[in-house]
Amino acid sequence: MSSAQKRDAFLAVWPSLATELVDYLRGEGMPKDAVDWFQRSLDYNTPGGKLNRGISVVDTVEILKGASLTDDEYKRAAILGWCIELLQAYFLVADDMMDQSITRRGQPCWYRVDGVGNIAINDAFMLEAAIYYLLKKHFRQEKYYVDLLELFHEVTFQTELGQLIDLITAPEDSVDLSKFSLDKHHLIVVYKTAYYSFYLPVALALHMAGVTSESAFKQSLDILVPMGEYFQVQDDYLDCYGTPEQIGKIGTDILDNKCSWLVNLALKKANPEQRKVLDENYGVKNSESEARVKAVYRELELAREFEEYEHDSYTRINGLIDAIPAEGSADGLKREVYQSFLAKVYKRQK
Ligand code: DMA
Ligand code: MG
Ligand code: MG
Ligand code: MG
Repeated sequence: MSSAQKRDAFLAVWPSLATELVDYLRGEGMPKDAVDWFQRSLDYNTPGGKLNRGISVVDTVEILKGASLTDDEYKRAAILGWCIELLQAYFLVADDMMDQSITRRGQPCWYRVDGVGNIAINDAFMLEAAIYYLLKKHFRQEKYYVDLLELFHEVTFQTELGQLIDLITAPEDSVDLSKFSLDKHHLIVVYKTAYYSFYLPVALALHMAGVTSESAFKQSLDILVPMGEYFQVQDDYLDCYGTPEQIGKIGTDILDNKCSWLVNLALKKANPEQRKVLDENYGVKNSESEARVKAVYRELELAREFEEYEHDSYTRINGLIDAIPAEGSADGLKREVYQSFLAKVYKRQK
């Protein structure tokens, strides 16, 4: 199957899940406007992205099985995939409010849609609650049901820790670039991105495939956390260098005083004059200041630095993957799981 066909197959599962969710509201006797509101929030916030996380669950289950999935197996893997996409929707609705972003996936951020505003906070909670409704409905009878619940809860908490340090490292009213470092950046991105975007899809698939050995989960974490870090560095790079048409969102990291990979690299390379420009303009909420920061980035050739980083990360992660035996490990790891995931994000432009 081509990646477009995979995407279409995965998307085809969504409408029935959205229907199950809104039917729950109907069953609770909620008024029509509430049912319609939830349907609109689900459809606006859940299916419009790249769907890498969700599709990776399906791909991983298939690779671990080593054969095509039956229709029923496909559907169940896809439901877990959509649960990650709901988690992502929940985080993004909140993230865009906290980051004061303008657009997401080529449309206004949900909180900026007419009539939504702060109701988006409750909508985010409902997107999260939808995960547990679907898990209970479809997986309650499985031996690994509690494992799924614990995994979603743990990874959610970790992501929220990451969001916390991302936010408090970027106060709006006091810019202090000496608080940033690549170590700090590493901590932020592992927690806010790597666990839910990379470890979670594979860990869900491992549970579904019946893998129980703790070492399998631990080893996959050792590969997927660096992959997630690489992915978030790409996100930081694209925030500045991607066009809104490409990435579907308008970058806000410089205006928001974020501890981005780019500013950390700039701080490492800047001469005293350039440092002064950064100190005076980073996190200042106007486009002139933002442009001055970007000019320093250009002088420091950060785009070229990123290309080097991308190449080095790719080599390093492939080294980690190649440490898995070619025939697969005794406790159920397979190189192809990680190769397939890495191929989805390597040199991505969006
Ligand atoms: C996103 O970090 C992390 C989560 C948990 C949504 P970010 O603010 O850099 O993401 P984006 O660039 O997509 O707003
Ligand atoms: Mg954001
Ligand atoms: Mg953010
Ligand atoms: Mg970003």
